[in-house]
Amino acid sequence: MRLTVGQAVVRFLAAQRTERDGTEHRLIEGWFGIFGHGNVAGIGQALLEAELTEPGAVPYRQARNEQGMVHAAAGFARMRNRMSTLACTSSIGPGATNMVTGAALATVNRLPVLLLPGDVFATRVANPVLQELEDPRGFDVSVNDTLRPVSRFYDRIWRPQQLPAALLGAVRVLTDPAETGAVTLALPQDVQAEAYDFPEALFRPRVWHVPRTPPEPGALARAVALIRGAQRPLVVAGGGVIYAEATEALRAFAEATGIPVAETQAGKGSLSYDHPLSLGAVGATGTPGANEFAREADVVIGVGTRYSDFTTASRSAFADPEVRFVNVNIAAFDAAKHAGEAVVADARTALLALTGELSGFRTSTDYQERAARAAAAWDATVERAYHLGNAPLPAQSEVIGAVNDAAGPRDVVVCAAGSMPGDLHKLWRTRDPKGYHVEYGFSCMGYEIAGGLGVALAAPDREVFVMVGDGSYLMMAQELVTAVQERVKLIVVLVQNHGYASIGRLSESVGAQRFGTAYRYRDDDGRLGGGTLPVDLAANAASLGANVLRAGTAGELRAALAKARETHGVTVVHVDTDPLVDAPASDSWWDVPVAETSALDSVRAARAAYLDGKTTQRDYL
Ligand SMILES: Cc1ncc(C[n+]2csc(CCOP(=O)(O)OP(=O)(O)O)c2C)c(N)n1
Ligand SMILES: [Mg+2]
Repeated sequence: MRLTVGQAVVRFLAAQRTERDGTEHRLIEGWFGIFGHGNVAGIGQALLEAELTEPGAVPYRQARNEQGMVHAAAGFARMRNRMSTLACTSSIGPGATNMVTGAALATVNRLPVLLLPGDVFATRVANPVLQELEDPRGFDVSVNDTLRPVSRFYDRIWRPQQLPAALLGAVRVLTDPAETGAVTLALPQDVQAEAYDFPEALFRPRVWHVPRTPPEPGALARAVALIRGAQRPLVVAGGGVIYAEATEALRAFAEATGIPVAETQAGKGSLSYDHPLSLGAVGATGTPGANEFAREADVVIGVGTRYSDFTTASRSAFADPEVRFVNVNIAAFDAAKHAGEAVVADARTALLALTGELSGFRTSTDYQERAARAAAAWDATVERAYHLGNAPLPAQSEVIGAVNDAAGPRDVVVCAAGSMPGDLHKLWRTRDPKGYHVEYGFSCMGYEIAGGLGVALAAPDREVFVMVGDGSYLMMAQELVTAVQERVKLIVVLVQNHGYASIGRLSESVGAQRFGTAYRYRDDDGRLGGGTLPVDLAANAASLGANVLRAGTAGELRAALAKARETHGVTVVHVDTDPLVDAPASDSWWDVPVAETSALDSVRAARAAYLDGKTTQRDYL
């Protein structure tokens, strides 16, 4: 079949499907693209031809920034439990490097996104072309090589003959739950437009089966023996529980064994917040109850978790000197962490097997009741935080409470960076496995709105509440325009506190006195300690085409959220908050080094506290 490389890529991707539990999905549900000379005549032309030949079959959407479109693809893929994603085409040069941050985010979070940056001429007859790097060490280096370390599969198509194998290699990684992440096929701009006789078979519909890999019997038996010997076992549920649609299996496991469940950021929603065995968030942004159970646990059963430093409180969370780990994970890399008993398996299949093999095993009634009491006590704390009545400006916890009350059980909250992810981890009441979407693998400022767009595209039947700080908003708000253009329903809660409340707090804790963390004019001493800046982000959002509602109090916020629910399109609810009111404490620690020597008293005091924290840190061997 005589096609250009661009046409072949578009045609091939439209024919790929994924399957799990007998249900098929389109792997690539659509394309995002920003065109330039590096892709306009290749992929761009091919997308036009696809749209004209079969309208709607290969949906194409614009974006405003290449980073934003990759975030949207990642949000989409996460919402679809990695069974579907979006393709992103860019020009060469800055269009391609703009995707690096999005690629890293996807790879860190183990989310499939397919990136197709244009690349410099394969023939090199006109080089250096516009935006070419020109590396004197070798002309086969281009700026696209910056995508290599952040991609789980990377190839450059110098010749059309290379395309079939590259496409198959790319899709294999996209659909492999253990290996998935950003996948990059760099497409030199001349090769994109070059024709070749591709084998017809390349374009046949192809189904990629996502396996329910069972645990190896020996590994299962060792895990069971370890758990049977435990007095104080604790489940740490990560994102893998949700991606594997293992939340029902987890509930059954917990109820059968009486083992309480704590959740990571990506795993929040694994067990409904009001289940008596649900201890909620664990680690540096966890609940005191979950952290108490973590400190005492003799066997930690990690399911689908990477054990990030937030989850382990920088390896201080699990304090029993003899603590052992059972790690259920589809990725051997994660299953082996903390010298754990590695159960390399699909989370659902493994949980079902463990539940069966553990029949008769139950933790003590006393232990279960303690968990239920801790959960209930925390819920009372949340209720107070939701209704603090702080004046004149509401506390952030009141904003979270208002949004939680406005959200229905299936609705989704989206966030990524700043002080909100930690507060949401502790305070958000999650009732649905897909209701909590906080990107905390890369914690990337700017993911919020773009990622929220992807979530809304993936789940048009759910209300999506994006929570974004003023700092993150200023970094990347531009995909509001894409949401307006696509008539997507999106509610963005823009929390204005004039700077980086999160880093301000962190700065204080390391003795750095909130240096450089507030958005302020220069004062008479030339320091950034003057008045707040005259920015009006609500007006900014309105200028991008969003409906805007301004709320001055928690009561006004609740009214605005109710109105936003009834409003079509994109609504930005702007609320000022008091950056100095903290959420209830976690009773935990996070390792952020403090200067070892300083002329400042604040730093010396922080250093002493830091060294105290360090004493609680250990290897799990
Ligand atoms: C792209 C990026 N740059 C820097 C950081 C480090 N960082 C984490 S939170 C934060 C401030 C976020 O400010 P804002 O969105 O206003 O939220 P707030 O802290 O005020 O809640 C910064 C700079 C980051 N996470 N991502
Ligand atoms: Mg802020």
